[in-house]
Amino acid sequence: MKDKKVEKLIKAERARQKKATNLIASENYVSLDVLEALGSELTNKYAEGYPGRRYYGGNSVTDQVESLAAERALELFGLDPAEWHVNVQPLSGSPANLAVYAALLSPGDKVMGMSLAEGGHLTHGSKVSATGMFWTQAPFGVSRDTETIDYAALRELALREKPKMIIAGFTAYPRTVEWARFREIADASGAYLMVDMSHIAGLVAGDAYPSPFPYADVVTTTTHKTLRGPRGALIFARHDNRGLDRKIDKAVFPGLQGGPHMNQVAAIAVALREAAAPGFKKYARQVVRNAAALASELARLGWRIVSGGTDSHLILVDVWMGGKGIGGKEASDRLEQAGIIANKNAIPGDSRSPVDPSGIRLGTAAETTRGAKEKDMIALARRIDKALRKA
Ligand code: DSN
Repeated sequence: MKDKKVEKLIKAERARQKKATNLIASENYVSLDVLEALGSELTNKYAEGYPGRRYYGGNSVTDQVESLAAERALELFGLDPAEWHVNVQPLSGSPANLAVYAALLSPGDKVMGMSLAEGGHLTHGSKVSATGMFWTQAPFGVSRDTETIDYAALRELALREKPKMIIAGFTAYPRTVEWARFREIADASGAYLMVDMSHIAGLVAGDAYPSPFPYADVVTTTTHKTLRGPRGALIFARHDNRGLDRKIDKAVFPGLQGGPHMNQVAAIAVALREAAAPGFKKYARQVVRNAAALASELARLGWRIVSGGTDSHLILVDVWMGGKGIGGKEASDRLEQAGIIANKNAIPGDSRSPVDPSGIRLGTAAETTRGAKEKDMIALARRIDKALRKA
């Protein structure tokens, strides 16, 4: 590279990634093929529109790239193209979620998503996100007793609030979501059911977590978490007489985006092929087994695991433990000093502030890509315990 300053920074980041133990639940490591697609000449091309319907000439190749990515996305999740449509253009998760709001709702319509403080995402209706500024929110949380979703309370809330859309999805909820219960509640309250499976997409693809597709109207996912692709997102919409597919496409372009990043779409296509290979199922199952091993060793060492465990790649640890432990910020700083990267995170009903909450969030997708197994997780739990224990 001629630009030595940028080259030096890229090398420094490569070295940092190699050295650190990565427990950020939303990160992973892509293959060299994904990197090659991202760094390709496809970045030079404007392709506003959709295959066969572009606003610029010269799109014969990008049309094939986009169609291939869409075909692979449907195939990976076992979806019949006669029943499901997929849009592969969203630049990332937040724009994808915003596109669903823009497609299915009018400004001011009511949405019910998990509150950020209890495990949801900013775009599930947080006041500081556009989704909370332009739409009315009726957020739900988790039960104080079990720290899991209370479906009876959720149903009651939905019947009272009558939202136009219910979002089932999360960024810090470690347990299995009962998609069928969400479907029943959406039907009873007359709402669309949108599932944001960003965190667990790779686990769903690898048959290590239940699929939401039999139940949802619309499914969004980022492509860079457990799915192990480049940064990007997909929106799946059921073909039906409500025209969800057309509405989603119009919301993505021209509603919210201009030209898609075709290098990114090609890299997504590469990652989708990788996730369809037999080894990926083994990977996804190992991710879940590793999380279970890490959670149970941390619990054995005396740390409180929110909800008592995990069914996915994700673990929420209460490091504050009502004052017996340390704050989440200090915990993540101490871990970083010990070479372990994680993030501070609120726990349900947190009494502390979001900038220094009671918890940390851990995830096993990235370390599993590097080959970690249960025994490595036990050793890692001991390193974490040593770093966090009060002197
Ligand atoms: N920032 C992602 C996460 O860490 O879960 C969600 O967008």
